[in-house]
Amino acid sequence: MSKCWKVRPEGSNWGEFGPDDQLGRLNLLTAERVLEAVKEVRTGRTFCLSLPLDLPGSNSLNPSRLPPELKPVIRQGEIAFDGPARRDNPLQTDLLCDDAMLIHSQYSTQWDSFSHIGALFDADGDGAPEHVYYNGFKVVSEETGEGLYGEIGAVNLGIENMAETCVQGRGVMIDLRAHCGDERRAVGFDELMAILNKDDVEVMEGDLVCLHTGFADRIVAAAETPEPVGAVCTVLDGDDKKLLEWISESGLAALISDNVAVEQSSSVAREMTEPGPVLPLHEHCLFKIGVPLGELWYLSDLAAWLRENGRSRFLLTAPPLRMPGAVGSPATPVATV
Ligand code: UVW
Repeated sequence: MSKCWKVRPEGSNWGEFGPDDQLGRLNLLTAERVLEAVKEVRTGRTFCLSLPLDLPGSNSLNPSRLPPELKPVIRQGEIAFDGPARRDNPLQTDLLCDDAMLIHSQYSTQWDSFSHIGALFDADGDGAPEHVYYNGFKVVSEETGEGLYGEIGAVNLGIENMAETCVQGRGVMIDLRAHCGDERRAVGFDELMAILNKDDVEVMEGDLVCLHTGFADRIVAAAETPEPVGAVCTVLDGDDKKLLEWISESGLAALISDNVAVEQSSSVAREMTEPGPVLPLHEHCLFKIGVPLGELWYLSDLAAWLRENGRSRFLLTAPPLRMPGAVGSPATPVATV
């Protein structure tokens, strides 16, 4: 099951949660921290942090991720929708609807597991890079080839590991939109620290950190029009080394945003002069230090409420689906304030 890495990537924490660890920073969601997070519940008001899962509504954000398909199942040869539960007994009064979903796991509000992004890295020190993921794991079994072409999904680091932790803890909102507006630009360490300072936001070990940029509002608005959303609202600057170091040093347990990829997404061409990741923040979080990424969450109503009430913290409950081998998952996260 485990890996046999001899060399770990620079800036990684491989091994620090144990040689077989598949949870990364989610290990920090301890019972004590859940109790601390519960103390943030003062009104009992809840917020749904998911978009409707049929948004963005086309594949314009990512051409290979298609809208969900929902269809009734076939039961006893007929469409099981608003019909009798059993067709062989006219005395039964039950009506039945039963359906099936085909969902691209990263189409809408989602979690990325650690099997989403790996790297070509020489973890065994033999001079040749191999395919490797967080804590040195492989996602394809070397013995059987299982996992290849998605036959059974990732053999390690699947989203089910994350689901089993329940993903509950203290959420902390960083309201980028309130300071940066709707212009597309990358926010780096210095600007992020200035925003934390201005809003008196403290990020502590084990926090589930949410970045409100306003992008999901554009998705909701665009659902009424034929126009794609385009490149708007802020993203984090994945090229800013100080920012990546802060993610490591802060001890945050997960990083979540209402935009496509937290950082500048791969659909926007990056100039590269040497080998390296297209998505450096993904590499840092998912591959090196075991921080799961939440994307396309709906954070606007919660961010507005927190601002009006002079708060930044809340209880966050956000498990992904417990789907063995999946690399990502839709989610319906709940904030309680
Ligand atoms: C890619 O675009 C590769 O992934 P994500 O949805 O995590 O940004």
